[in-house]
Amino acid sequence: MPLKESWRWFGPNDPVSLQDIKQAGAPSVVSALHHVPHGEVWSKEEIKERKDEIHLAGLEWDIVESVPVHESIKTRGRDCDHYLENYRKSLKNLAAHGISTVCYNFMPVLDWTRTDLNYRLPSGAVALRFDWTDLAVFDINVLKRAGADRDYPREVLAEVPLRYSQMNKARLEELKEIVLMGVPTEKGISVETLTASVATYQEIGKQGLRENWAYFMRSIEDVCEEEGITMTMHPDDPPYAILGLPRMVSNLEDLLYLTQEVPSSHNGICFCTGSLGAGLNNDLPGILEKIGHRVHFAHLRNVNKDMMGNFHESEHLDGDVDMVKVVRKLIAISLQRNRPIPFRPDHGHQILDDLGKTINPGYPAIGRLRGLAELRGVIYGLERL
Ligand code: DNO
Repeated sequence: MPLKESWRWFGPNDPVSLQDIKQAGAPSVVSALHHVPHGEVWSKEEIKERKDEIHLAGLEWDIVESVPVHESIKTRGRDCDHYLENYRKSLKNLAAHGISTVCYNFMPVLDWTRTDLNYRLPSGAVALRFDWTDLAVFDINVLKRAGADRDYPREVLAEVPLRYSQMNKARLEELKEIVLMGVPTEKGISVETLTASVATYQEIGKQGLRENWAYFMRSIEDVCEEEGITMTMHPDDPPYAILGLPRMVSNLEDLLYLTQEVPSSHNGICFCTGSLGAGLNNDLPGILEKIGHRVHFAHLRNVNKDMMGNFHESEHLDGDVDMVKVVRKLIAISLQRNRPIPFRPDHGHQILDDLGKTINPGYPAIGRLRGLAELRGVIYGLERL
């Protein structure tokens, strides 16, 4: 197999079990110690325990997603060096157990952002959706951010009053929870925290965030070199500045900056086709052409977007991203370096028996299984051409 299949597992509390994953046919899982608070050291014992559990099920654990980067590092706050030291220790402990690819992101405060986790498609399947007007309703009416109205195009602002008036209390509460949620198994943040963070990040700005990231990378460089660790940076999702927070991994220009600023090979990219694919001007095969040599992990999923950049997550092969072209390029890169790039089917629709089940948003078993099967078909097909 020219690309290596993997599957995200959120750990023992994931409703999708290791046995289920085994049946999906991927040889390895992507996992993390989600119960360890952000910034704390991942101990060798806990890493071993998780690894043994995965092994016992006949699977491998060779990618971590994610070792979260503490806010103090992203903002270069007071305790930055303490958290950097912890990060270094976690990396060393992971390497001691042979885990050498680490996915992370540098998105301020919030990880990925959506506005609807229950978007019904005509087929009855449920998908995740991002809508600028909903986000503006949250921003203006819930977060009440000063100057928020300057950050949206006129067309979006014009829709806000009506959209707001149509939302009942329950929907507003739900919208708030969705926006403030980060990784499903970890806790969301409060409106107050977000407001304080927006102020902090406004001072930092995009260039400051880039510098803080470079400081982070340089601080872990020796550990990565000694231990053979590759860091893979996840792009911003969605790939735009939102809620007054700066972003730094949204398009080709950002990716070129990152790869050139820290040229060492441990500074790699997690190529997430869904995150980058949501950018109106992002040409994914073109981006791969330029930075493909730095890609060491891929998240494969698709999106359908409109002219304003509102989007919902679509079927893996059927969306705005030309998945066949992307897969073909990833295969070519793997063959060139003589090592298969690991990928996981990212997100999936809630379909069939998963409808009505409690799932981690975006991570139902059956929708992802369908995605994996389709991607596997593409890979097999391309391999035999
Ligand atoms: C969402 C995921 C992200 C990703 C992190 C990586 O489904 O792709 O939460 O894991 O951004 O650090």
